Amino acid sequence: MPITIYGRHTSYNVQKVLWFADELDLNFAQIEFGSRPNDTESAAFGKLNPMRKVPVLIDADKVIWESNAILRYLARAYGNDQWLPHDPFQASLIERWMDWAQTRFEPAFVGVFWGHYRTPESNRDLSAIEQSLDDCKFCLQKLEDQLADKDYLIDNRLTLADITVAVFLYRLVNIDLNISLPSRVQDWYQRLEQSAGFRQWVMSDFSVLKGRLHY
Ligand SMILES: N[C@@H](CCC(=O)N[C@@H](CS)C(=O)NCC(=O)O)C(=O)O
Repeated sequence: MPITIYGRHTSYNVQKVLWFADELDLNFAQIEFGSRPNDTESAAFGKLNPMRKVPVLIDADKVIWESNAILRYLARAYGNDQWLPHDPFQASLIERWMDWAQTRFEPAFVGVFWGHYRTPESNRDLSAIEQSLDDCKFCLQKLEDQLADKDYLIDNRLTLADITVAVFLYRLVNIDLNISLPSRVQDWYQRLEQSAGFRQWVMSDFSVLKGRLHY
C-alpha cells in the first residue's frame, strides 16, 4: 500500500516531506489538503492530527504528524545512514540544524513571508518586516559560515539538515524584496536545484498566497 501524504503543495512544511519522499524514491500519494475551511477542521482530520495541521503522513496503520517527525520516521523506516545516521552523535550534527531551522530560521522567515508577502500592503508593519529581514540575513550568514568548507550543510552529501533549511530559500529569493544569497549559500542552492524533488515540490508557484492571510 502506498504511503499517503496529506497537505497542500503550497505549504513549505508539506514540501519538505514531499521532497524527501522523492529523494527516497517512495511510492506515495499526495492528497491536496488544507486551505479549504472544512479540511483541517473536520472531525475525521482531527482524529488524524489533533493539532489540525498539515503535513500528515499515513503509512499502513501508522499516522504521523509534525513535518520533522515525519522526516525522521521516513529516514529511519526507508532511508540509509546518509539522511540520519544511527550513531547518536553523528545524528545530532544533522538534527541540530533541523531544530535550528524550525526554532530560529523559520520565525525570521515567517516574519518576512507572512509580514510582507501574505499581508496586504495596507496592513503591513514595515518596522517588524525590517527586523525580520535583518534576522533572515543573520541566519543566511550562519549558513554561509557553515558552508565554508563543504558542499552541503553536513559534509558533502545531502541530508535532512539541508532539506529542512532549504525550503525557505526559494521563497525568500522569489518574493519582491530583492533578497540576495551570500555566495556559498547561492552555490549550495544551485546544487539543491539539481535535485528533481527540490525542483518539483519546492520550486513551485506560491503566488496564490500573496496578500492572503487565511490559509
Ligand atoms: N510545526 C508544524 C507546523 C504545521 C503547520 O503550521 N502547517 C500549516 C501549513 S504550513 C497548516 O496546516 N495550515 C493549515 C492549512 O493549511 O489549512 C509542522 O512542522 O508540521
